[in-house]
Amino acid sequence: MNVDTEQFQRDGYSIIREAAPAARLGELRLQAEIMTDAMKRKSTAAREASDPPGGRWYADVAPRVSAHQVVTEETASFVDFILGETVYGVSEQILHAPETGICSLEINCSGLIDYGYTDWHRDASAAEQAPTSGVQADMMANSVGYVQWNIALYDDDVFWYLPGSHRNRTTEQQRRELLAHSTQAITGGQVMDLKAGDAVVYCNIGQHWGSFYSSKLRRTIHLEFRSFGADIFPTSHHFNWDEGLGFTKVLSDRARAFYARSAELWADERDRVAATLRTIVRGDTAGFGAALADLHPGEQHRMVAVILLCRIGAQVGKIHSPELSKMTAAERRPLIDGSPPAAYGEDMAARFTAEETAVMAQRFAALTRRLEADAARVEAHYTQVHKEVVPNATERPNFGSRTLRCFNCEMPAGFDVDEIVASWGV
Ligand SMILES: O=C(O)CCC(=O)C(=O)O
Ligand SMILES: [Fe+2]
Repeated sequence: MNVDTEQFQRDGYSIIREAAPAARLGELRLQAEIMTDAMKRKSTAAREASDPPGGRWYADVAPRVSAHQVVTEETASFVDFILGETVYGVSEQILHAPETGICSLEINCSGLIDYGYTDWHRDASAAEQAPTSGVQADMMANSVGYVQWNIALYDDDVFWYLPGSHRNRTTEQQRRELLAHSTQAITGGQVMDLKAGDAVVYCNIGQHWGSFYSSKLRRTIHLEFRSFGADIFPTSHHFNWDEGLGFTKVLSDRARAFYARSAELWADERDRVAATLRTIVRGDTAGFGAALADLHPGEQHRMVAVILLCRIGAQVGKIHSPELSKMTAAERRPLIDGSPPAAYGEDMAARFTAEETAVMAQRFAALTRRLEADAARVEAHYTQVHKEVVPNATERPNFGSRTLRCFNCEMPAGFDVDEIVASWGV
């Protein structure tokens, strides 16, 4: 199956009709239901006293099945489906990378109640990753890096996308709309009207919206693939499956080999991230240049990779802080989890001493101050705009919220890789 990659680059998404062909749909629905039932049983078994009857699943507005947690021999061919030409094959064409690995494989389900409208967002955060314009420019100049899918097993018109928003700034008009109401249609937003078997593959840094979460039956496969070895260091460092690969025992040989390779790719990338951080600790400017070029081969927009490294370094710093270093990994997890995920930060933190981490923080200090100052300026500006748009508001806008966390979109002007290295004074 050929996908129009130019159209994807332009709009940020493609509709793939009959990604799940009619002949396969019945089996996929059955497997989705078997996995959903298993997930419900897990919810009930894990119920705590403060949880609703049946556990969290039953109160969730948009419960999700993590296929990796519940797949069995009966449902193993569900994984082969997503590794087939209509899903993995299409992803490979879009990512156009030496290798493609998997991040997650879930089923988005309906809850038991009509929850109502959810909020517009980009699956990114300027504070935890990098300012959005930089991420967008990096992606357009180098490589897409990351694709997400919704594959509808029943008709599904829940998901909306703002075409072109993967590469465009959020306009002032759209910002005003989002400040006024984050849970309504915005100018230019389009519903992705999927019939059973259809899919939308999209760049999830584009603006999207889950619109109305209702109790209407929803079983929509939701998954993410990531490139490795392309010109870009993608912004997302998470994968939601067990690196021990125990769950792959039931899978087909091809699927098992694919997960084993994905695990290797992730581990190898973490080693290269750690090696780059080590050059920073050492103040080894030549080594840093070489390690950075290895992590982000594209010469343009390498600064985005540096900011991502700065975020990883910040998380390592939190883990080694006097307060958090006294806790167990499980205790501090809720305090650090985000991008990177807590497990990623723990892995990195174990490779550096508290002293080395302090040096790392110093090396990133000038960049960190600059990023914080830029964010503060943007937030002050849009706090004023918010007052105009919502004159009677009782609360200030929350720039950490899903809708507003990408309002700070500008890369630090005049502050590039050379300025960082110069700030080390070595
Ligand atoms: O429910 C959907 O299709 C969208 C979900 C989503 O965008 C998210 O959880 O980040
Ligand atoms: Fe999202």
